[in-house]
Amino acid sequence: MERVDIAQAVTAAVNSQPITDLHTHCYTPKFGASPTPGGLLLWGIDELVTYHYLIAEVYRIVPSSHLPYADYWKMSKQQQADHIWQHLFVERTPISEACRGVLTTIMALGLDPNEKSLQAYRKWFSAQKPSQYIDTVMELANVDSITMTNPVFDDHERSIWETHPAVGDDPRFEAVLRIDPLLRDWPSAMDKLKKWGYDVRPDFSGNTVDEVRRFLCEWVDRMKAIYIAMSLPPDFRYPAPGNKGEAANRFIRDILMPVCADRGLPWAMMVGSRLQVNPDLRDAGDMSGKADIESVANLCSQFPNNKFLVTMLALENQHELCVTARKFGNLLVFGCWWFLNNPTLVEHITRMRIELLGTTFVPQHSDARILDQMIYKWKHTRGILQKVLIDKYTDIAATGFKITSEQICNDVALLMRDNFRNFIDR
Ligand code: HDL
Ligand code: ZN
Repeated sequence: MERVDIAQAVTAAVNSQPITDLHTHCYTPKFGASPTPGGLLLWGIDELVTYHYLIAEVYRIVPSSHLPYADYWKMSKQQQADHIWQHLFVERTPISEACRGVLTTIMALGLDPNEKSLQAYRKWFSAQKPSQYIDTVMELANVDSITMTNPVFDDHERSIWETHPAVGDDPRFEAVLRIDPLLRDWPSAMDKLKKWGYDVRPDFSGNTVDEVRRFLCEWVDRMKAIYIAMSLPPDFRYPAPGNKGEAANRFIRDILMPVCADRGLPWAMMVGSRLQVNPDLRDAGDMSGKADIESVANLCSQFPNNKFLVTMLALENQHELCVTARKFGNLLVFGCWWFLNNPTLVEHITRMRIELLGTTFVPQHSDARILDQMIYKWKHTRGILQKVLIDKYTDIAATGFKITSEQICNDVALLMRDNFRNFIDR
């Protein structure tokens, strides 16, 4: 095959391959949809423009000395969106990746990204209905399945699952049991479980192990969760040192690992998020920190019957994480998370992963918090994947190796859908 054929074959394969989006914060419409208060499915122009990445960016331009955080949070959603639109999109060039994403989305929906106010977009969005709009977004993004994130320790979300047991039932969505407090704040997680009727104690005495296992199993079943997820701080260690670490070690060893192994569920570890370094920014107030890869290696080797889906937030961790995946078949590396989801970094990380892992990883997840974002996150990712794969196939073609378009399609299917599906046995 000539270079031009490789380019064509890769472009066609990457564009036509449906994506299984393994980590988003989007919900089925049964959870309620914005702008209805309490609706968990966020969508539309005001949500897009007030994405927390853009809140952080607007505070680079209009600092809190001019607009105190409390005043921003008191504004209506539309006022917040107008403020961000004015400063990031009208008065400045919307050149950051998060700004560009809004433009890509608007363009893909057939709208003009040059509007000076949000009115025309609001009018267009007011004619959409959430459930049909999900189909539109999935079609434009070419996504075949959206994986939710379902934090069971969130009181609002938990009460929805309890009162509407079928809330997750939508063939377009899968659920994930998210349980951060069990490692981030064990004592208060135990307080909550106790309140919910489980016979647990922070010191693990009595029935604690069985009862926390029962809690996890009940929620895996209720949600029909396809994996169990946690975001973990940079200082997460396994084993955690000293007496202080004993609760975390016991939780992982005696509770989480056996439950995951019994149910055949991976543990998704998203490591390196340092929460609320600026709490006034709310969701925009978290930052990243370097994590410890040896802990991942320890888990993979000590629990060979468990599966680990791992992403790390620090750029500095990416190479070691790839090397670790070469050692352990029960480790599937995924995504360029959050502050890494920028074209330069996605390209760099994806090239490195291919060079070290071939096609045995998942290049990206959208992390869409707002449904519409799936359109741009995947459009941008597809462009990078095409560029990288064209180079990589051209390199092997230069040896005389004859790559076929069928092989290219198979590789692309593995990267964009099947590696994840095979890992969760679907
Ligand atoms: O913990 C997570 O799942 C993160 O993705 C956070 O939700 C974060 O706020 C985010 O949206 N990152 O993209
Ligand atoms: Zn996320």
